[in-house]
Amino acid sequence: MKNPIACLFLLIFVTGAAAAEDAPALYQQHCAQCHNPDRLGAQGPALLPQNLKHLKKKKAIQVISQGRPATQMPAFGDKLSPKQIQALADYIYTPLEKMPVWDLAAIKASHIIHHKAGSLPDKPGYQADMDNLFVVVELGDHHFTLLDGDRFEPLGRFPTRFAVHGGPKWAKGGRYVYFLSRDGWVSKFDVYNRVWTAEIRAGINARNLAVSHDGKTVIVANYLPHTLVLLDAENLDPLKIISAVAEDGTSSRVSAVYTADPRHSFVAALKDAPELWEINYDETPPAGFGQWVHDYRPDSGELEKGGRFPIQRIRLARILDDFFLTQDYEKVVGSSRAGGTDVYDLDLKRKVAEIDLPGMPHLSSAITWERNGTRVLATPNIRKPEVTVVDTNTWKVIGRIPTQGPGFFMRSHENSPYAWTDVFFGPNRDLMHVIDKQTLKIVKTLKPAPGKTSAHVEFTKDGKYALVSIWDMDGAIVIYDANSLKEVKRLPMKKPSGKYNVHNKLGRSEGTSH
Ligand code: DHE
Repeated sequence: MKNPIACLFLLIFVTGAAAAEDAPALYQQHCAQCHNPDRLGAQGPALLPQNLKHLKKKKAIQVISQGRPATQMPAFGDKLSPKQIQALADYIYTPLEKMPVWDLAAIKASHIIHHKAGSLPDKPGYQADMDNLFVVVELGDHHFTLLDGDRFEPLGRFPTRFAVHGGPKWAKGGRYVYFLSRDGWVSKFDVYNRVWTAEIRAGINARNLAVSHDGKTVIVANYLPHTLVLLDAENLDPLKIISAVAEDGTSSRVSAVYTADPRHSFVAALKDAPELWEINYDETPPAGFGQWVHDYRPDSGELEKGGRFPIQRIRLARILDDFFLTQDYEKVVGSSRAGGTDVYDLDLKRKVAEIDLPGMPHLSSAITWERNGTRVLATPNIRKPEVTVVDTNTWKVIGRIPTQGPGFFMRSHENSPYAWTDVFFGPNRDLMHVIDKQTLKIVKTLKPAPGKTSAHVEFTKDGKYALVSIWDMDGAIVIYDANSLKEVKRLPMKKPSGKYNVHNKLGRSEGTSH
């Protein structure tokens, strides 16, 4: 072509048209690594119309361009043209030609038993205080470190499945730990023998798992498919799949599931319907507990009425995206991404209060403690640079502690006068605030690694030391004396996302997540 201007027009035309037509290629280049080549979700969520019901396409375009707060989603506005971003948005709202099935047969086919329950020695093969061990998840290269909490020495480093998310759950007095990857793999680790014993893929895109207080049952909350999957904790054999179908027939993702020990139940919230479920896990459920839901048992593979794991539904004022169980397991404090925080009583099965928390509180990270004769709940906020403190008798806000940026995780310990909270978002993400639990004032702001995100704290079993993560490939666990607030040791780690102390977790410490 001789005319250079015509040539330029043709080039622009071709580039634009190709971008629109090449959405699958763009997806493979920029998105597949985190969201799975088939859009089924991995480290990032599944990108299917079913999973994006609450996200308008306009907002999706904004997310692709600018990234998404509270997630690892980066901004593509400077890498992709508006047409390419539009093409990607159209693509992710296009249904898959064939919906992947992840039924009992698929779950069973994924099952791997490395060491059958009962086949390994019942004594630890090393010397350590088995009640003060930590699991440290290193997201950077998909490993975890088993850490001696007395000596702060690693007892081994083990590869995990890709993108472990949420807290691994300790069970049986610290003998076992259960991990869940975002793409649905449940992995059981034997701490005494330091080996993986069994694995099973319970879903395509999973949220979190919980283990019953007796260590017998594991439950997995899934986004995709819309199920809760119950497993026998011994070898991870499937026990039951519960379809997450609301009373009005809406099929829903499951936000999260937690154990409520004294109630012998799991508590789960649906993400696409205003319902909270309490699932009894006793072998003989209490008479009259719960009601029929759409479910089936592995032996029949068919829809079946009733049986083990009955469900009690509680109708909600609004969908819960994030929630917290009170220390006595009687109430659920839940917030919706659209705004609003409510308190529900699990026995009364209804809403009992509303809390004024407009900053998108991160309730799964909230903690409680005693102050002036009352128990207070403190939560960081994802959209507001503030830790909010609430009286759990009146459900009134009694303190607003300004921080240097919105936070993600908050932790303390019964023996510590301080609560620690990170500054997870914004330019000050390398800061860590230490708050006096009685005066509600920040007593110190630490900067463990200038320029690098510091996040997520966990205490040793006696509360004397606090371990802080440096979220970087060239990261670390920084150990502080929890009283003098002086650094005592630094262990190099690859983006250590979270750490979990056996005593604090199994003792259901008020200062940590359960
Ligand atoms: Fe998490 C726990 C939900 C993004 C790291 N996260 C949890 C839990 C829930 C949750 C419900 C409690 C589960 C449990 O421990 O049993 N997380 C969500 C989201 O909805 C959100 C905002 C979006 C998403 O991508 O799903 C989200 N989370 C992240 C991240 O981007 C983080 C920072 C990095 C990552 O791992 O992907 C992240 N979440 C964590 C960690 C915990 C967690 C480290 C465990 C905290 C604990 O101490 O118990």
